[in-house]
Amino acid sequence: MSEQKERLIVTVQQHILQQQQQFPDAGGVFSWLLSGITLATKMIQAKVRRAGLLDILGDAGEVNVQGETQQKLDIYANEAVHHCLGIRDSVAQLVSEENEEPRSFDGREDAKYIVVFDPLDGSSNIDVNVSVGTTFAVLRRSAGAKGPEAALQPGHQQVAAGYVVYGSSTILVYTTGRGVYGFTLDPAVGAYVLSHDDIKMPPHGDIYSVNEAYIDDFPDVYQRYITGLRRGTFGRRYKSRYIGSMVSDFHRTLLKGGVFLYPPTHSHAEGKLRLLYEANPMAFIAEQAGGKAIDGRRRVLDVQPHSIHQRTPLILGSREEVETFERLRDEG
Ligand code: AHM
Ligand code: MG
Repeated sequence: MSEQKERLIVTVQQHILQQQQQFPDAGGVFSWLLSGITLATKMIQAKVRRAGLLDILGDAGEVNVQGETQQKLDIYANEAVHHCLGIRDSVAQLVSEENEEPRSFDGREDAKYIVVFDPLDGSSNIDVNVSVGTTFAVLRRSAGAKGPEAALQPGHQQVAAGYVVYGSSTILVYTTGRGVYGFTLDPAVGAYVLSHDDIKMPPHGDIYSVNEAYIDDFPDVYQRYITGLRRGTFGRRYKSRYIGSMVSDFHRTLLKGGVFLYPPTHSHAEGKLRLLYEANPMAFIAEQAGGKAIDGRRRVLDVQPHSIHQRTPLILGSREEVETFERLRDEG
């Protein structure tokens, strides 16, 4: 690598420090908080990379609050995030997919932030070596707010959001509402390095991403939409890609365009994905990159949550593909 290129390297820490200038009251607090998230994801990726070697794959024999079997790595990932963020004084509350109740830090009256996260999304994929990820969002805590209600904020109030894909490389993507930036972990130095500057989602793509095996269970408008994409009814022929790991499916959609969706089904009338720590962070990033995110009826970021683990249908992707769905829906 040339000397000139070496000089251009920007780490995620440097980037966060620049971004935090938009939080005049935050001092170094915000960057210290986000550094907890990046540290946790480095710990998780190290474990994911060595998973087969350490023989830690397989069920832990416990069932999480969603009624799904936890994998051992889920537990490790959850503990890593709790450990790295729990010691930050600016954190008032942590809300994890893996815990029924939020973990509140009483006594931290001045703590400004709440972090909601899914420590290891798509974890049923790990024992077949398919990419998994971590999703997170940072919310501002209103003065004195306590209990689960404190986290029940619509997504447009997110202060920052992001995800990490543990794929062929480890990539962290985040936004604080001023564009979307991607950082690739350089394993040689252990630092996330800016690799995707000011990401913009293509206005349209040629890929749709959905678990099509459930199509007979989807409401009529979703069936017509997917069939139309497949047949070229909307002016373009589409390819299909579905990893079954939302973070990975979204990451591809962000970079290549197209649409990712998880519609309501007979068994999951509200879809499968969780609003607070799965749909909202992706929706924030999608919008910041010029894309769109709806729950079938309205903008995801406008939904007022009523419980921390609530689910939502999700249609997420390039502006044109999401608007095609909206047109179809409005035509009836
Ligand atoms: P998880 O949070 O229990 O890992 O479940 C969420 C995952 C998403 O990553 C993915 O989009 C979806 O479940 C796949 O579900 P399905 O197998 O029903 O298509
Ligand atoms: Mg999940």
